[in-house]
Parts: sequence; structure tokens; C-alpha cells
Amino acid sequence: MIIILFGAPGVGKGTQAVILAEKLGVAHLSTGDAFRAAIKSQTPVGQLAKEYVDAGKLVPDHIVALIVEEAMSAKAFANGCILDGFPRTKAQAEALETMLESTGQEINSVVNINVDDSTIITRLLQRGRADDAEDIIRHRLTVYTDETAPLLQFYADKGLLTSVDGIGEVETVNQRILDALR
Ligand code: B4P
Repeated sequence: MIIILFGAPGVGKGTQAVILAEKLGVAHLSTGDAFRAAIKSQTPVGQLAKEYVDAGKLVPDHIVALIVEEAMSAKAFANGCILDGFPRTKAQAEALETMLESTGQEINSVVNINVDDSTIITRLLQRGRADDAEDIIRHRLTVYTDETAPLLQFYADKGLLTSVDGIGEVETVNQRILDALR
């Protein structure tokens, strides 16, 4: 089972992915968390990714591939996973297809979580992570619109896309996602 949680920065992909992975009993891969851990541990990938994450830019696709291929080859991912924050570009979506072809897995569903920009900005300013300064958040939203949102059509054309309202209590949003997956 491969489920992609999709949406702009701050819609709650990470929050929902943790709960879903627990409820569905599958692994969870957050490329954002993976980069933050690599940056903290100063691994070679972390050193390459740092300037992009700090500036709210997308990490280049070839660096993302290093993280994703390593994570998805782990035993825990054999039964599938929740992907949170990946893919974010057309090249990443195509790389994922190639990866899944080689493992014989398929994407079951792409769940797009919808939250308006002003709510996103309020949420992220409250969270206050290093990349949650207002100018960086606005840049991340622009990058999402330009580079990531076009994937919505890519997955809609494959009949995999479903959308849920991401505003409300975390558990309410989670129930909407579970309903969308049925
Ligand atoms: P990510 O770590 O993926 O972070 P995000 O998109 O900002 O957040 P997410 O949607 O997961 O929101 P969250 O649940 O945390 O990306 C960070 C950076 O990593 C990127 O800018 C980029 O540089 C790099 N990166 C990652 N993946 C990449 C890729 N594939 N390619 C290239 N670069 C990549 O929720 C946000 C806040 O809202 C939290 O404080 C949460 O508590 C709150 N919240 C959640 N649900 C809520 C609700 N229902 N109501 C109120 N608040 C809620």
C-alpha cells in the first residue's frame, strides 16, 4: 500500500502521516524530517541539503533521490508506506514510478489536503521552525504553486487523486482522510 499525502507546506501532511501510519500499520517517510535529521547529524546529504531547506527552496531532485531510495529499500517499507512531502516535482514523481516498478508496488491513493494560505501562514508562524519565518513561508508557498501543484493534474489523470478539507481538529481531518481512502 503506497499512499501519498499531498498539499502545500503546512497543510498538515506530517501531522496526518504519523497518525495514518500508526492506524494503518505501515511505514512513514517524511523527506522533510529525513533532511532535518541529516542536517542535524551533518551527514554528506545533510550538508548538501541545508542551504535549500533553510531558504525554503526545494532540495535538488538528485539529492532527494538519495534519501528516498535508501529509506524505501529498508525492510520496514516492504508492505508499503505513507509518503509525506514526496514527490514534489514531476521528476520526483517519475523517479517514484520507476522505483515502484522495480519493487512491484503501486500507488493506491494520492490525498490532497486543502488549507488556504492565510491559515497556513498562521499555523507555521505559531510552529516557529527555522524555516517558518514569514518571508521563507511565502517563498515555500510560491515554490509549491510553481513546481509541486502541477502534479495534482498528473495524479488526477491517473485516477488516483482525492482531496480533503484540512481545516478542523487534527482527528477530524484524519477521519476525512480515512473516509477518502475507502
Ligand atoms: P516538510 O518537512 O515536508 O514540511 P512542510 O511541507 O512545511 O509541512 P507539513 O505539510 O508536513 O505540515 P505539518 O504537519 O508539519 O518540508 C520542509 C522543507 O524540506 C521544504 O521546504 C524543502 O526544502 C525540503 N523538502 C522536503 N521534501 C522535499 C522534496 N521531496 N523535494 C525537495 N525538497 C524537499 O503541519 C504544520 C503545522 O500545522 C504544525 O505546527 C502542526 O502542528 C499544525 N497543524 C497540523 N494540522 C493542524 C490542524 N488540523 N489544525 C491546526 N494546526 C495544525
